[in-house]
Amino acid sequence: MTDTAVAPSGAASADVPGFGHFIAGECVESVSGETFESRNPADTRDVVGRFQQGTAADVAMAVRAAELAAPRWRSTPAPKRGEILYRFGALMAEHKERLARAMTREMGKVLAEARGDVQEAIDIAFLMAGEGRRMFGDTTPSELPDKWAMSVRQPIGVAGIITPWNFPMAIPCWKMMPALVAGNTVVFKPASDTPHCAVLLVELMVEAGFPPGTVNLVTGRGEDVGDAIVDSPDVSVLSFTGSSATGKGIAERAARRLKRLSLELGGKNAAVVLADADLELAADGIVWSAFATTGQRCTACSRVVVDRRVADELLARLESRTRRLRLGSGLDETVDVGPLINARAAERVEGYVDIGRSEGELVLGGHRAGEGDLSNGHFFRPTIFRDVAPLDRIAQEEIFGPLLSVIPVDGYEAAVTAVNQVRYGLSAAIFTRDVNAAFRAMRDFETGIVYVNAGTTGAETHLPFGGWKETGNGHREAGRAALDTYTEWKSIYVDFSGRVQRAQIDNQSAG
Ligand code: UN1
Repeated sequence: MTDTAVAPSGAASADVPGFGHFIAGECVESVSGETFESRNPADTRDVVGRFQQGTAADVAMAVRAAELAAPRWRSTPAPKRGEILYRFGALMAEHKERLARAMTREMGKVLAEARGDVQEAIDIAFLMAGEGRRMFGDTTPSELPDKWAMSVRQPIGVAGIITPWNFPMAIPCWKMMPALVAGNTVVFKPASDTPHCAVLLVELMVEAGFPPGTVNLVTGRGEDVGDAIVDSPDVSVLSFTGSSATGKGIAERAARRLKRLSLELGGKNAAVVLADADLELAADGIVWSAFATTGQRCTACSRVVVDRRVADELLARLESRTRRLRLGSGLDETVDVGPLINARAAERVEGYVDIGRSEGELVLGGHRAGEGDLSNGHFFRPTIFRDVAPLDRIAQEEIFGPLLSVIPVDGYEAAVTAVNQVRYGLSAAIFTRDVNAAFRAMRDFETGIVYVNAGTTGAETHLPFGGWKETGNGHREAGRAALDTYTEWKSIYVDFSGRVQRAQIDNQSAG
């Protein structure tokens, strides 16, 4: 799609490349005739490209293409579908550096993390490629003689994949790889902040051999493209990662048609530090999980729940490490923290700093960074508040930025109460040398992911990923569990007795 990706006319000016939707194997312009720009958040003078402003009519075409491609794709043996996923994973590995650099330019995360994002996409491609040869169901005895019973997974149909900008390659692959290996076809709507990352992925998918119509890309706004995908009667399964507010809206719309829907929503992840913890390790783990990706991970640590007896010692370590973090363009390998994604994000974090001033004590940061090279980007200083109470707003609401609240408590029980006293339940961590306390936390945290002696980020693709409470709706991404979102179970009974056998009636017990 590299050549055809450039829109046939109108969209591109001399030095800004234009990109089309990708529908039925073709690069097409939006029926709206409108385009939008994607800009580098570290330097907004840098325009990455112009992209199609999609409409419901574009979505209808993409859904139709996915429907037409479905019979051939679902009848392709799953191991053969898996081979295409392998090729796609290998192509991403081959192009890893190019993809990572493009990601840093469009989304802002530092290069090391962008490489990690691409690696996570490669990992899930390879994991799901292997599922093409597994996709196991059960075979099991029947309660009746001369009868055979088994369960198999089958594809659902067209999958609508709506993804965020913070992991612009990993998250689309978390969703598309299981959907595709299971035999579904895809309509993919990436976040408006990262359409170029999506185009680059789809280019490589085409090169890997996904047949035309199997994967269709429609760029544009959530209220136009996203809603049209959610409402389409011909899209049978939806997967969305984003805010809880948007997720609830999607759930309501999807419920009208009883669609399968997987939601990955907000988080308010806590790291507990007990009095016996290795404070050096705790400080390293917390700073990494709070300020990497500029705090813009669903899994980011935004609360430190610390035993009051070591709060000052921990805080001193957090403060000195955070002061040393270098802000700047993620393309500069010496930079630790890149920009926020856009101006709205910077305003939101600023708003939470104002709220925080009346709740805790500001220790560090609390404002945008606009000096010198930073003046053209959405930079925000890593920010720490101390003496925050568990029910304060900055300790309760998802901020999605570099703002960390330190909450002192008295002992383990109070720490667990604080960890669980939020609407969300994605990830939590505990730092302790006490094995009993670690096991209690593994049992007591109401989160989908628990870390012992590590920060709250760093999920690997072969384990289920997702959260409790308002973080989701019970589904999981990644791991084998991801297949549950994209398949229907079919239970099959084969009776070779040659007579009518009535289950539950003709199966008298041996005694
Ligand atoms: C996300 O922010 O939605 O565990 C995904 C992590 C990454 C994935 C985060 N592997 O932080």
